[in-house]
Amino acid sequence: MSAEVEQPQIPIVKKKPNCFVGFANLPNQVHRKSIKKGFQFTLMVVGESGLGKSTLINTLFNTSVYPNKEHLEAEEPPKTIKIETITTNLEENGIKLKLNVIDTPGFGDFVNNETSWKPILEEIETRFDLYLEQENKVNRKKIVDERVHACLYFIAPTGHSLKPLDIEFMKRLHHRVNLIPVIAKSDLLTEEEVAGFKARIMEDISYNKIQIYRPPIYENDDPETLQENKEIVLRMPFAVVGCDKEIEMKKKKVRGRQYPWGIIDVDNEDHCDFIKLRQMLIRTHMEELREYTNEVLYENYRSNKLIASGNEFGDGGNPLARFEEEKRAHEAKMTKMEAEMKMVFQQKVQEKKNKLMQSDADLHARHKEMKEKLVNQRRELEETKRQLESGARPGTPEKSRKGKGYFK
Ligand SMILES: Nc1nc2c(ncn2[C@@H]2O[C@H](COP(=O)(O)OP(=O)(O)O)[C@@H](O)[C@H]2O)c(=O)[nH]1
Ligand SMILES: [Mg+2]
Repeated sequence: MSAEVEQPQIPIVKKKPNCFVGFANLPNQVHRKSIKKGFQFTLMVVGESGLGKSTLINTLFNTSVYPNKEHLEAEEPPKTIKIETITTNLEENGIKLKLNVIDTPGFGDFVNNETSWKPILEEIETRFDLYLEQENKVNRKKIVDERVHACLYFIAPTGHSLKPLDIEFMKRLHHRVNLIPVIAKSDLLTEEEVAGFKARIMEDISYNKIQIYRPPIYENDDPETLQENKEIVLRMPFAVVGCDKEIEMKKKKVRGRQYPWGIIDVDNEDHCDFIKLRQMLIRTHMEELREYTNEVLYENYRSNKLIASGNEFGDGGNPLARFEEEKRAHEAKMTKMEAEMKMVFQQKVQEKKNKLMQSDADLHARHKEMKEKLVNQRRELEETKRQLESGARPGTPEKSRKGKGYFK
């Protein structure tokens, strides 16, 4: 803040080049690049079963992302909340969109739904973790972005107000995902009922400080965009009708639902808010949703996580303090190693000394032994010599030979 005050005012000069330089073409370059890369969008749908989630997804993208209900009906209802992802590659005027839809069958379908939000929050955070892991890798060329960019939350068309489960879910999730609440099957309510229901839902949302996704207002937006955004906000929460089958109306085929009193055409803005929702989600705000996910929701998650992991070192995530700590640990390790080496050296020297002393003693002993042997031998020899000298007995061969002189 203070830095901003101290900074000198730098005058900004607005100038027009004298001739066409070419940077006016920059948006086209971005356009070409993004077409080449293609687009990716991950949408999550949450709500009790039977509220028309799968039907609405099919209606939104005008394709059967979800197979027809008929052959799914036989399936057992799930005992826990399941997380199912379907990926569809769409193309429109040469623009490719890889659409991931995450369904959460089982949500709100149990006797006790207190922790229904939990596996869904975990799914969103796991996808953040996967992205964070990829960002931290040496090679970041092939980052796959599977983060959830928006969550359509289906409110049952009760006409009263939000249920505790709705409030709990939105409160737990709004910091992690762009929440877009919708009133499901709004064709089951009258126009007045829808209006009153919407008002009460918005009251509940602001009373519980729940943050739902709202299109950002930019100062330099053109009046048309501003008006469009205003209309979007006014329609929230979108009262939708889903239908993936066509019916005949005034000799024209429309996507709608037929009743004894008439037909609801989902593509008619006067009949429901389906078109407004589709416009926001696909035509005008897909990039905004992606950006907000990356720059605000993911960024908050990432920085909180890094600070928390820094705290494991007990230094509040201060890198300098951590470096000092590591240095101290390293020095302590070196000192310990040095002491150990010294000890080993001394031990070896002592062993050698002991060995030398031992062999010295051995030598001494052998020397003594040999000396004693020699002394004994000498004593024996002397004894023999004395015996020989003193024993000049008669009849010794020498004497008799001499005396008789046989060999002379
Ligand atoms: N009246 C009405 N019925 C709908 C609407 N959307 C879906 N349905 C019907 O509700 C049933 C359940 O729809 P489905 O999309 O499978 O609900 P999911 O369980 O939330 O995925 C099907 O029989 C649909 O035809 C709607 O907007 N209005
Ligand atoms: Mg479904």
